[in-house]
Amino acid sequence: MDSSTSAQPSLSPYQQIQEKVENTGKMPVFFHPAQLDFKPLYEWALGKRIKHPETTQRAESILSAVKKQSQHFEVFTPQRVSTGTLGRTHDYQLLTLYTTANMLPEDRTFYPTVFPNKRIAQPDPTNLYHAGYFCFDVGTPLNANTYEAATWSASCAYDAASVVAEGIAPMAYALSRPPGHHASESLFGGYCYFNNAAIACERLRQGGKRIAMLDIDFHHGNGTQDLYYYESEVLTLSVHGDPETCFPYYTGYSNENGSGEGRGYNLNFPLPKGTNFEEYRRVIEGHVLTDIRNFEPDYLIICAGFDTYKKDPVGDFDFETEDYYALGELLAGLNYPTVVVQEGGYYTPDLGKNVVSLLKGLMGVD
Ligand code: OKP
Ligand code: ZN
Repeated sequence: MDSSTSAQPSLSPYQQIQEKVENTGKMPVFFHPAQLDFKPLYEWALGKRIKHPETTQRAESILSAVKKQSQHFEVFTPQRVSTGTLGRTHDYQLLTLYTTANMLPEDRTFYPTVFPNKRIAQPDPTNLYHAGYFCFDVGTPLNANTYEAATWSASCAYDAASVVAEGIAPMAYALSRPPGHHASESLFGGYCYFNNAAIACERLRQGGKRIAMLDIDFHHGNGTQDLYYYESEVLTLSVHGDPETCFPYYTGYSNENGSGEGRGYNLNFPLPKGTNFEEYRRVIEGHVLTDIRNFEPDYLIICAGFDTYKKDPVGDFDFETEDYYALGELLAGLNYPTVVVQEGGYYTPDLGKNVVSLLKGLMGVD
């Protein structure tokens, strides 16, 4: 046998990451190119057909901003999550439905438009016409690339959680896209298919750890709330536009506090349209930070949306780019190992720099 080809002790993927980030202070970033193969076409806004806001350019904007800061970030391709990992958070019927959509021709997209009375309906997830049973809005289409992109998006979150759980890095960022915080066990919607942050949460929880999940997207994290509503070991908090007039409308009120064992472990902070960072900071400093500290979590997950930005076409808050840095600094003060999972943010020209602003604030670097 040729000794030059004899096996080197090969490094596991996480050891390879460790080699690249330890002692450099760099934050690992996870992204897979297959996330760019999913291109939702349009959705509806007050009867108008609009170009779908959840574009591939979003991920490209973030990726290029992160790559320009190579002294602070190192980009990795995640390992693909198993269906078992997805199944810890989601009903297998939902996975089956997405694989059903894989059979669509490349130029076809299915928009659920029929939503049954669930007391009567017998859903068949191998029948794409039944997608409405598993869906809560009409802006979240399915096509042949949805399952792959959503699976890789979830994989980013899972691997970001793994490197933090294994102590390889104190913080990691999942460049997840499509987003996840509106997806629950068996319902997709709000541009979300798998709840990426919940998949990260389930990884971090291994061994009985306590997790605080803070959602700073403009929209209420209804999927995350729903997944952990009855649980006391995961504290879910969401700061968002008042559901009276903001998507997802039905939830996000401050009196939704969890139920059963989970009573007291879900906190919502609805804020009026036009909220700027001065007003937002009061809620963070006056409530959110103390609530998280009192919970004494082992890990923090930040569901990081940037549709709070002043120029965002979907959200209605008034944040500046620098405000994300300040928010990052405030959350870094909690001093927990942290996984940041990308959610919304639709003003693509500035999305990358807003993300980098938050991450640098968390790292405490200029
Ligand atoms: C996703 B995420 C009415 C508009 C619906 C949906 C917004 C989804 C936001 N058709 N808009 O939280 O950034
Ligand atoms: Zn949002």
